[in-house]
Amino acid sequence: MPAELAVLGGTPSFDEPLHIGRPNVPDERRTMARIQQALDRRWLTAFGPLVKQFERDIAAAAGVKHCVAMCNASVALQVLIRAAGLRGEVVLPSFTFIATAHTLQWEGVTPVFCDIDEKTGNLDPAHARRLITERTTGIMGVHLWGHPAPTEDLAALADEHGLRLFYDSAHAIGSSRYGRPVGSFGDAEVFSFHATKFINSFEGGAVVTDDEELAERVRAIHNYGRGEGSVVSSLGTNAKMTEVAAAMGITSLENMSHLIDVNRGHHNRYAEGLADVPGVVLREPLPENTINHQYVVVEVDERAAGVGRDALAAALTADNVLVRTHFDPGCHRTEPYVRAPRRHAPLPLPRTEALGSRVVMLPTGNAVGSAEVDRVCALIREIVDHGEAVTAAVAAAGN
Ligand code: T4K
Repeated sequence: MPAELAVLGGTPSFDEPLHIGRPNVPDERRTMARIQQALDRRWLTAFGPLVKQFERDIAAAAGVKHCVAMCNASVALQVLIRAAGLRGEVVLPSFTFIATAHTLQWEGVTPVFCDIDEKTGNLDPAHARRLITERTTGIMGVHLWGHPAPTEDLAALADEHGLRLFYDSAHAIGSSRYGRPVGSFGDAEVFSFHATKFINSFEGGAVVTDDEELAERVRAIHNYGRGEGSVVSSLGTNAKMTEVAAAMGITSLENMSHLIDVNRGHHNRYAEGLADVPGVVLREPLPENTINHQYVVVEVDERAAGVGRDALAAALTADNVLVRTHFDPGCHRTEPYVRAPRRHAPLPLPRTEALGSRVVMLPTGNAVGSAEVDRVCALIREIVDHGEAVTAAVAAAGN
């Protein structure tokens, strides 16, 4: 019955908003016990035992020797860009969260936006190659939605042109490519532990690398430019992680394989629930990639579904499923970059723009249960069944 959908005048299916990005809250008792330890020992920040343990645990998960934990991934990216001495131009995908571009620009490096492979949403190495100039000093790949980027092709490209290769791995801890964990690719990678991330420390980030010299520079810069014995060796900032954040991070990480199982379970349930809904396709990893499933992403083909992505998202929102879209517009179309010299904003980036207009994220993580996944699938089916009426209602409401 069309009237059951809230957008068509029915009562919202969910009484309370169902957010995308509701944090995975780890075992509360263990988290609180660790926070209590920090309070008892009166060691709250500045390389306390919890931060040190978190760094060891993250390095082990990433399969690398060094980890420097920080207050968030944006600052960690800035510190890494500074420590690596990137300058001139860096090639990155436009289809990413704005922080990937901002951190380069903030450090005085020009972000050069590259198109993607629509199948994976990741940087297209062939297009990246065409964007390399004599000013290019690096490539910043992104493992979008936890799907590892084409690391072999990007490594070959970076080697061929003598470029540094880094990854913004904000979405991708726990993912792997051909069995090798994300965190161990390129010269260094950066994780995010923001509350909405799969593994969270309220706010947090980390640089992981096998490069000892780079790790030392990162460590100094994130601590006011001070190295061993607090000797000031470089310009620096304060990017330290607190003990409370590390307490949350450690406990969150202890739970990682269980969280991946929960996410995979939701993913499979969505796959089943949406299998025969025309025009709504769940994005799957490539066979060589194992992913953490922290995002459930569906693509809407308007012609087959009879309803567009925006109308579908508006209808779900009316039913209190507060879905989100990514990254529409791409970074190259955002205010700070759209006015850049044309070479830096090579408009249009057709595949970036096409993918951004088709995708929507659905709720997952340990804040969501199977029954909720089933209801979201039922709502999507209902919306597609009444695509024409939904499209008209959303248009009439001015959404
Ligand atoms: N690189 C990439 C590729 C990234 O995706 C990100 C961040 C970064 C770098 C930078 O990492 P950090 O500096 O943040 O460590 C969110 C997150 O803030 C951001 O971390 C994330 N990526 C980005 C994709 O999304 P917002 O501002 O759009 O969403 P926010 O934080 O308002 O939360 C989204 C939804 O989650 C809310 O509608 C409600 C729910 N929520 C959120 C919080 C914080 C909760 O239910 N509880 C919460 O505590 O950026």
